[in-house]
Amino acid sequence: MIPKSHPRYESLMMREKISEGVKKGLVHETGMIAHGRGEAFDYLLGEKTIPPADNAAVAAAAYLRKAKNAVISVNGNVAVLSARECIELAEAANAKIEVNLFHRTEGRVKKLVEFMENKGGSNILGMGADARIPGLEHDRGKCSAEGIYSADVVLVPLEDGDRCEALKKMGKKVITIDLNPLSRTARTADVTIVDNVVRAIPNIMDKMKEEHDWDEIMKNWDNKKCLQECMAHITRRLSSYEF
Ligand code: PTJ
Repeated sequence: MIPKSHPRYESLMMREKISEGVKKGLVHETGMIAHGRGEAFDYLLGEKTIPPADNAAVAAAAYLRKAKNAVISVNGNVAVLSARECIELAEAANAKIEVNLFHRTEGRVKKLVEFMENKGGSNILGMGADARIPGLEHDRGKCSAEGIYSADVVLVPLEDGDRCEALKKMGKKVITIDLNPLSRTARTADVTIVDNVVRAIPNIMDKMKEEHDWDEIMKNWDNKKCLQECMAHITRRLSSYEF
């Protein structure tokens, strides 16, 4: 039991969720390594939503609002950290949810679909994948024809660069959430939210409720500039750090 008074309560609870997820077969064992890398970047950001990430959340909200067939792709880490929030965002954005895994096994897809349903999700896609993302070898290219395959906008948090690139080649708009602004995914996506998934998903929800000129936001969105601002934020923060 981690006491709520512990100064690093939230961070430790996230670790617990990931570790429990591995024991239950929801999270792939390398998901712990991915989480650790994310934690390190979150430290550099100050464990809060930085202004460029907040702007990216507005851009993500714009793409989701304007989408005809949006899909939120959920993997092991995202499910155990943010299942409810993904379900709420899908409802608000009229988007589908698809369990789509990097380390795919049918057993883990089934467990994750059931996990999402137990959290209140309905019609969770991913089982019996009947389509393929072109250019991706082996099982990680498998997806659902009515989900990711036919989507115009895909939100893929904690993604790998390869798949992000393959989705872009299919002509989709890709939104990602990645604490590492240097990752290939971060550099390939159309909209990159450099933030922790646990903060970013509720933030996109909040932005969707605001009044914006969504077309103008999409037209003016510059993802490279946003990533540069994220790096500048980290650099400023480190160079002025007081011990
Ligand atoms: O469940 P599966 O089989 O689909 O596998 C999922 C993982 C995450 C293991 C797989 O996609 C993977 O190996 O991802 P990578 O290539 O390690 O990339 C994960 C990225 O997410 C890294 O750049 C991390 O910095 C970042 N990250 C980790 N935790 C978080 C995060 N970004 C946002 N929020 C987090 N909580």
